[in-house]
Amino acid sequence: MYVDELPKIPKIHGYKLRRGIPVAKKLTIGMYHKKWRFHRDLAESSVFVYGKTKRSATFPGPTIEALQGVATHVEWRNHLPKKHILPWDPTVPTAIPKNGGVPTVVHLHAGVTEPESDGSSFAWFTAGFKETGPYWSRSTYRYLNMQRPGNLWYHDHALGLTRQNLLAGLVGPYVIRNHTFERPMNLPCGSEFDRHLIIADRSFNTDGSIYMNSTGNDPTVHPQWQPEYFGDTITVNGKAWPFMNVQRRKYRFRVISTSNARYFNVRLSNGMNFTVVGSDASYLPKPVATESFILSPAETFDVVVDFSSVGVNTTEIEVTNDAPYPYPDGTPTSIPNNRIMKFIVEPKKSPCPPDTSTVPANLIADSDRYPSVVEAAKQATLRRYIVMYEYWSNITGEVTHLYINGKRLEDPVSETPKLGSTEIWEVINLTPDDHPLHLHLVAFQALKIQKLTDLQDFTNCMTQTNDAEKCNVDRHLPTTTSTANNNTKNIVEYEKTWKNIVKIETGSMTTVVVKFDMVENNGPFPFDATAEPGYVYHCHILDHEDNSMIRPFKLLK
Ligand SMILES: [Cu+2]
Repeated sequence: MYVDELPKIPKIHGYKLRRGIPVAKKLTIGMYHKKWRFHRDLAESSVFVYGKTKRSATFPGPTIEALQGVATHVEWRNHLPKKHILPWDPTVPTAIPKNGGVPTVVHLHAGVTEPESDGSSFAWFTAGFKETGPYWSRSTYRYLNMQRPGNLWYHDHALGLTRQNLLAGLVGPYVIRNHTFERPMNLPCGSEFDRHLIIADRSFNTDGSIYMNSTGNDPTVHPQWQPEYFGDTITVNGKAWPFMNVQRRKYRFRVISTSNARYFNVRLSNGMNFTVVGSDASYLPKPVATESFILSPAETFDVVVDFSSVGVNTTEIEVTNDAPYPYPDGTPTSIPNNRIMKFIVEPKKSPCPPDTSTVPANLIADSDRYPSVVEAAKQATLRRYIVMYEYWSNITGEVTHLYINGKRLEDPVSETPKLGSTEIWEVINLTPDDHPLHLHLVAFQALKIQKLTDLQDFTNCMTQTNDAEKCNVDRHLPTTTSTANNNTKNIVEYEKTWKNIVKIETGSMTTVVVKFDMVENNGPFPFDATAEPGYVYHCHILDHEDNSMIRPFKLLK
């Protein structure tokens, strides 16, 4: 543990300068099969990774640095071989090319992106665009970057192969910056002090290859699929349990989990606080200090850690994880999956150069505040019940699949919000685990979490009718809004912003406010968001998404 240094992820600029003015740029980024060393003492692993060239491709892929208001166009090229490096399963809804090859399609997570460039699971393509899925329409994707500065990431989204393609390495960070908006915050900056931490759990075979189960939990139903992939090795920026040398000063870390299914409860071993300044693609209005934060698959926390307050005798601080898997009631963590990485604090007391960065009391000027979620909820014109189900085999008792609203992905679209509207989504989780809910295109925010009472009765009724109103959902909600008995929970302070992931707790109903417009100014999308092939919303546990906790949504004019 802690023998490899944390790699710096290479950067690619998504804009160019013409006479000093930033203008749109077209990038070509390939997907390559190559070898990657995750640990000094482990043989090289076969990976599928993004890069400008095979030589420069990395796990995770390069950070795309974009500017707000300047478009980035990316031609995503698949150079992958005929056969996948990981097992797959044709019995879950899957892209199956007739002539072999690895289907891929890229989604920019948290991107306000036109439907044609959003990476529909059905818009997949194989090497050289030899075969394409039914919704494929273009080889170059258009990212307008009109949204506020924030943290995004790109990853594969191919039908039924998302869990394998990400596990193989098809992930990478994407940042939108706006110096006018961000400079007044004076947060730690520059490539030394503003770093990405891309967390991914993996298991490895003794020959160095990435381990993925080749047999399902109930192979009579799905020969390979299992409900969750958990790796025992925690990698950060492509190294297992790396270390990072830090000076006694403030650092900004953009922490993104690209794990398939593992939740993390991230802590520092000396009990020091993280100061959370943003989550997913939005800043918080004010920084929030916390000793730990729960990081689900696909979620982002943008934090500042101040090493200047570290005692002189402390030279090493571990980043630890104590989230049971599956979350929240699964196996407790233990060595090695309870360790993430280590900071080695330089003995020298004064940093060089001196640390002039700050964490201001207000991150966003009042005039630039995001709409309040309470006010947004009052504007809502529709309430929908979105229900998460898990199904078991009567014979083996094993989980066979998961659905939203009891429907398959290929069933007709039922969520058709009006462009520019705000809706309340009451998201009900009838499964024993938590699920990170993700909607493409839009940002959303949880208002409250209510524990359901008489859960078994309610679940029985819902499994038969899938109608929350007929099943008297109100009678299964806490009778008091008091948070004293823990049946109604407020949202934790460090998540009170417009999110791209909301963690939906087991046995609960989470009230989520969804704004179908540009969240920062209630303005229209800068493209036709009603165009084909529309969008999807899904659980971001990739093994759930693939089988098949995912549904379409289509915006109407
Ligand atoms: Cu899930």
